[in-house]
Amino acid sequence: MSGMGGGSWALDREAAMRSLEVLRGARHVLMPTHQNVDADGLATPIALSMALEGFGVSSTVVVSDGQLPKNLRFLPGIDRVLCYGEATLPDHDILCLADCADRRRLGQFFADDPGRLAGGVPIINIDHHVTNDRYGVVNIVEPAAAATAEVVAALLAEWGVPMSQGLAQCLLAGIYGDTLGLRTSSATSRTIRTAADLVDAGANPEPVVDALFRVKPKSTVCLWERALREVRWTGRVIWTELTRATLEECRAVPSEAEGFVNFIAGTEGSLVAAMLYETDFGWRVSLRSLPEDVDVAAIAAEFGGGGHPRAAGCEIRGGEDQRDAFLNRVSESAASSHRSED
Ligand SMILES: [Mn+2]
Repeated sequence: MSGMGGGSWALDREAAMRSLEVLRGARHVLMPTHQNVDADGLATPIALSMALEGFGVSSTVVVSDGQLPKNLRFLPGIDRVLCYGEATLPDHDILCLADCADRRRLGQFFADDPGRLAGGVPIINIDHHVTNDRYGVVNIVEPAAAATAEVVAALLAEWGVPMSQGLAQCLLAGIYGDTLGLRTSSATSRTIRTAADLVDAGANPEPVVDALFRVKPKSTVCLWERALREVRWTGRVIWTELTRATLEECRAVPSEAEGFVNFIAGTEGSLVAAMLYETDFGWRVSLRSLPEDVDVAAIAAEFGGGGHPRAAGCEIRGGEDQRDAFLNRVSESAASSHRSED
């Protein structure tokens, strides 16, 4: 995967123009985000919303689970974002989903009324997850792209949208978020070139890096300290668990722990890193791998989840027995696909 150079994908130009045609025909476009929204998942629909404004199309971005992460408040256009549950949803006749591999991962927006995403309202699907099941009337899904923002940068160029500073800042935030600041193996020379073009268009990397990777509330340090103390091993899986009690004691929210799993993923001797978040039904799990032959998206898919080869997620239903069985299965699966002796 790494060292492939230019990035082996090309925008489907016909789908690109069809998506614009559908969106331009809308009275109002609703853009719900995926749950536990991250920089790519929020900045990319904001950019799409800004671009549609230029075509005279009104749209609203909605944080589907009502939880707007503090560290994303720096995004241009954040004032136009609605939090689900805090205001009435505007009437809409088109849905546009960006960075959403699975329609069911749309938080309360989905849970309150799954029929919303059943296809009665046509869906435009723009994404880069390999597990995306192409649920839209138009699907622009490019798994070789490092971020949905990278896909949308190409899409806006195809649409003939001039790259404003606000658009560029959003798209750079999406790319930096998913590539940890151009550091993942998914960041191709094309990704880096797109980021450079966005900087040329007026995007400023420094506030993005500060907001996503440097600035953190004190509660995050409390959470990481606890998570680090609880680190355990199952075979070559390094993992830790965050209970709701810990979250409460630290006055933290789950999204503050997301960076922690990236931190332990590089631990020598590990093949997979896992972060387990306690939920009502068991645990929500974030998985990471560094070795190229350990595909955590495939492992997550065995448990009804999905994601990317190096970063994926799923759920464990049940108690400690189910949790331990899950960790053993991940360990076996990782060890059997890993070739080398290290
Ligand atoms: Mn993404």
